[in-house]
Amino acid sequence: MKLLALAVALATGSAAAATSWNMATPYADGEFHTQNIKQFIDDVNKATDGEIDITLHSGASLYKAPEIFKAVRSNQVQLGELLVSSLGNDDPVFQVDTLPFLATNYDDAKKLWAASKPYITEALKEKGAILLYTTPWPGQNFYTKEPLNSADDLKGKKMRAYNAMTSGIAAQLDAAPTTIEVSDIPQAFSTGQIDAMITSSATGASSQAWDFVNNYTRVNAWLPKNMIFINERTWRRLDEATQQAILDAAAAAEARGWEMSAEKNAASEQILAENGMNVADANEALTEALTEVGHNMADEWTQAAGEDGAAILEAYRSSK
Ligand code: PCA
Repeated sequence: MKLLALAVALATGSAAAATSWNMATPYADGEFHTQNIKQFIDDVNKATDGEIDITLHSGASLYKAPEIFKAVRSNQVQLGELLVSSLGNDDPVFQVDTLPFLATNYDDAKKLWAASKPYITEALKEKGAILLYTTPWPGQNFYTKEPLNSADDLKGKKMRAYNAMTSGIAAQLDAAPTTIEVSDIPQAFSTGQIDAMITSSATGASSQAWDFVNNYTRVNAWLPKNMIFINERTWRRLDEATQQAILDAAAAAEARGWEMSAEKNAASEQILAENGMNVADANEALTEALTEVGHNMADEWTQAAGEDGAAILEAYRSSK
């Protein structure tokens, strides 16, 4: 009996000494991406009988966005969340995720993801991280003080950028880009650092854009994705059953995240309107001018991304 009690105590002891991991995201607690991650963390914990215990550090509280990848790669935190395109300076393949006017709705975004996933998974692995899942933000739309009737209205505007591609778009529109983290948007507007931005309804609502701008113009220029990834060495050390449990939770999170994104888009646009913002579709002239910008940027990108880039675009186009 005593031996059995000891065995039980040891087993309980080992459960108490669960593997503790840390995870960093730039996005706030209330963000739907973050809520999805919390569910993923719970699922992983349950599926591994409490063995894997992940502590989430949200809102850039542990690392700011530009530091998160390095922190995961060096195993200072084991998991991270970032925009796919945030690694675009290291490898252009990551920029496919924010090419303007390539995929402007959820169906197309899914097809673009199917076409680019093998390349992005591989590029991430080369950098020392394993991709677990991705979830899209809603379509990217303009926030301006005055109604946006033509691309010329953006000339000279101080536009917020969040990656190389958004800086490039601003530059092509003769606007002046400034890179601002999502958590700093309200301050950037109130101090006059920016007077316009392109982002989702979700981010506009969570940063209370109506305090600074009155017009939300839908162009759905792209649906950028967040990727959730884990340090490669940490991953390799796991047994197969644990890896599978995490992959199953990740697959569920990905499916859930795409649904949440669409729901969040509808709800957030309603919040923008309720707070007095003028919610409108882009007119034809604006759409045409932006489509041209999109073509230019896709051409530039294809040159930078070489054969892989061409293969992704071909796979995407033939899946449409
Ligand atoms: N929100 C994030 C990325 C895209 C989005 O919709 C941001 O604005 O930084």
